[in-house]
Amino acid sequence: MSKCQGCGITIQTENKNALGYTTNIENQICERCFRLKNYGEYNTVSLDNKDYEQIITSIPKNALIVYVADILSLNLSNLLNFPNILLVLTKYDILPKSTKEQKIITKLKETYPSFIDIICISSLKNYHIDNLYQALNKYSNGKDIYLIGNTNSGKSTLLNKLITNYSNELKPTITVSMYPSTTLDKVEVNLNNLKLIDTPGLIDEGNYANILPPKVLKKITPKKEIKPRSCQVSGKGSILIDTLARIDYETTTQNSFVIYTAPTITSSFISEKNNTLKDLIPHKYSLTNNQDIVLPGLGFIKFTKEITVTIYTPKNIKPYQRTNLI
Ligand SMILES: Nc1nc2c(ncn2[C@@H]2O[C@H](COP(=O)(O)OP(=O)(O)OP(=O)(O)O)[C@@H](O)[C@H]2O)c(=O)[nH]1
Ligand SMILES: [Mg+2]
Repeated sequence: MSKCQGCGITIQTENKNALGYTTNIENQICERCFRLKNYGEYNTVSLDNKDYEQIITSIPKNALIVYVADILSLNLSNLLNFPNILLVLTKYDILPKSTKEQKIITKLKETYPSFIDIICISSLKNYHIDNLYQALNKYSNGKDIYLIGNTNSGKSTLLNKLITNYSNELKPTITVSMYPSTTLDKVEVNLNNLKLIDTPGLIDEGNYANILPPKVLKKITPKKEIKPRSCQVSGKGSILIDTLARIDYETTTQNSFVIYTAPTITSSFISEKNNTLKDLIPHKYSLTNNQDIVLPGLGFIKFTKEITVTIYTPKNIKPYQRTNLI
């Protein structure tokens, strides 16, 4: 039985409504990948994290794990317990040019000393792909290399980029998209002397990408460098992030915060007495100095001093706090 070159699922011609369907068993890609690649049409799939866990448990303990994380929604608290993790932070191109890459890496290395290395990349801008390729050759020692991480973090885009840059024979045929769960099963690629395995991503259960229709998702996905919006605040107030989130803050001292979201997302200040979006679900946080609130899939807000915030989001969105990334 052959596998779809786009998403890894087993190809079948029997059931039109099941995954892997194609009209002709000779086809290299399934109908879903064909429609996604050619028309940008997205069919929701019902993968759950059990599929992901099954794949993770099948990874040999000595494999090299390339943990691919979207730099905008970086949450390392759900990392796996593998000895050989090379952390790759993707989509570096969307962070402001003023970002100090080395500072981010140093901070993460201090927090996670067991990672064998940490590299910031951009597959779209071909940034540090050479460094990564060298690292893969250095650390894999002939062992399999698994690309794992949350859905949409850019694993398949990265593998296609490695194929484009370093293979004369292979074509970058893996399907990529801004929608969750594009890759459905393992996709193995023998690239020169490296064996790379792309995997379906872990569904980040609190992420906006899971609840928004494709049109809105397109709007909120940053396509180019983010221009951070900063403001000084004191006392009480509220901010609306489009119609997607409301932030009520209360601070005793003067505080500053910076909003990092796609330029297509508006943010506006309102009085805390205005009740817009207050019917959404509230999440309360007490932040210490230099912490971020991450709105997964949307971006993050950096706070300088301690502050109490209540974030209102749609149901099933799980914001979280972390130390400042930037
Ligand atoms: N700006 C930017 N976008 C990227 C980059 N890499 C990937 N993307 C975008 O991120 C989205 C997800 O990419 P995929 O490669 O499909 O992500 P994935 O991790 O394979 O996702 P699953 O297969 O669902 O697990 C797509 O819209 C890509 O265009 C990058 O370096 N920069
Ligand atoms: Mg993928």
